[in-house]
Amino acid sequence: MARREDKSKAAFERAKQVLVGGVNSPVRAYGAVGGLPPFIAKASGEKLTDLDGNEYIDYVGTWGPAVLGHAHPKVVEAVCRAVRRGASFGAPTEAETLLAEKIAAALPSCQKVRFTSSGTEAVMTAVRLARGATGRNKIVKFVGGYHGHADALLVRAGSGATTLGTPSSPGVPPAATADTLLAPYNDAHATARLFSEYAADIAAVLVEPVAGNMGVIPPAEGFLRALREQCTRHGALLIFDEVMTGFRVALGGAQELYGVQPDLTTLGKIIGGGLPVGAVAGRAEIMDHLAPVGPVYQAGTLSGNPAAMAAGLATLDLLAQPGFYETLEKTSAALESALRQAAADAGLAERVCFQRVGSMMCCFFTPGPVRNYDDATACDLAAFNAYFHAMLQGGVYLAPSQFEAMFVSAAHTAEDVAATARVAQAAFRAAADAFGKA
Ligand code: KE4
Repeated sequence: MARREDKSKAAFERAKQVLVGGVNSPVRAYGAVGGLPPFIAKASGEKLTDLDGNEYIDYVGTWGPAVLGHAHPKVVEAVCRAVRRGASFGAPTEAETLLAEKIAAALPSCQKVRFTSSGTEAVMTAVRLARGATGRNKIVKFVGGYHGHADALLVRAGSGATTLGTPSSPGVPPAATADTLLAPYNDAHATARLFSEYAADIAAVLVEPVAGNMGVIPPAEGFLRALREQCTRHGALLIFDEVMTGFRVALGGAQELYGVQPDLTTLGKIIGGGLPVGAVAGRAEIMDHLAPVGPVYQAGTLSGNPAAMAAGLATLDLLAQPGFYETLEKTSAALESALRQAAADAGLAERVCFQRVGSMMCCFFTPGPVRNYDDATACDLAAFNAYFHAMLQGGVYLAPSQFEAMFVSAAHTAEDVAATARVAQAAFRAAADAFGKA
């Protein structure tokens, strides 16, 4: 029976009258994949329900935060309890200290923390802090890396910028990106060349330690270590943008998983348990350059607000439970195996490439391996789109872009994996028919 869509359709038409594109973040509009974005009515655990009553197994997880699943009772209760005492004071509260202490305990490189209200704000702050602390101007980022939409970083960006074909956005004056240097992801020789040319003026290297915004691309062996050594040698700061990987790939993030310590870390998503939070964190002698201790200005009305802190504290408490990441890994590995089998059954074993780090993964519609942006953008988008829509019709909710990650939560079950695999059988067959038909 075809899914009903009339309520989402009406809602989308109405939204487009007053919200640009009917959405508040571009990728949600389904521009790359076409079709109608379901309007979500509610979510619980790993399930979403749209306005028309269609239920989905959710692998977007609100783009990463829902690592527990949606509406976890302990998170809901903590937020309700906090809001009953007042949603925001614009004054210090103990909850901010408690969440910062949990972050510092999980990430030894993070002696001090500054909370913001989004990942974009966190990365923007980290870049300004690195420039202020070093007295240098240039920032190295990687092609296809996405770090939010601050001007200096909207250069060859991934995620929605790549999805919409605007990796470098209009409205960003050349002066804003004049100090942004680019290198291919996983190419430490390229960054070495940048250091040899600009060493005295590189403030920081900004990297997603697992690239999650051009699909999922793990760091090549030695890549992160090489960046660490180059930054140390040249007096630049290494910034790990762990907005997506923080508390996702391990309790201590990618820096624990790969054993490389950055000078600064940006966080978001999971630490807010679904409420608006970001954070920049690092060694005290760097962080203390921030106002009010140091001169590098940064501020925010809702930074560290009680509701978001309560959601983050409840979430991190649950992540710290023994066996949490082992169970997440088991479910994620089972899902990858089931999807690989479904692709093979559709004759696509040699035409798609699965890449996974913990509970974030991606199926690239290209033979692979996918090591950087150029590899990722070689994907067959007609095949991806056919796969995406067949999965959606079958009740499996994926990110509407080849250049995003798929997230598994603690709420996903073996039954969900089996149900997803059944839908994927048809979805990969649809993709097989669509290859080359862009
Ligand atoms: P926000 O400003 O969206 O909270 O965070 C920006 C950001 C920074 N760094 C990394 C590594 C990120 O992945 C993000 C945001 N991720 C995207 C999903 N790929 C957000 C989804 C969206 O833009 O709607």
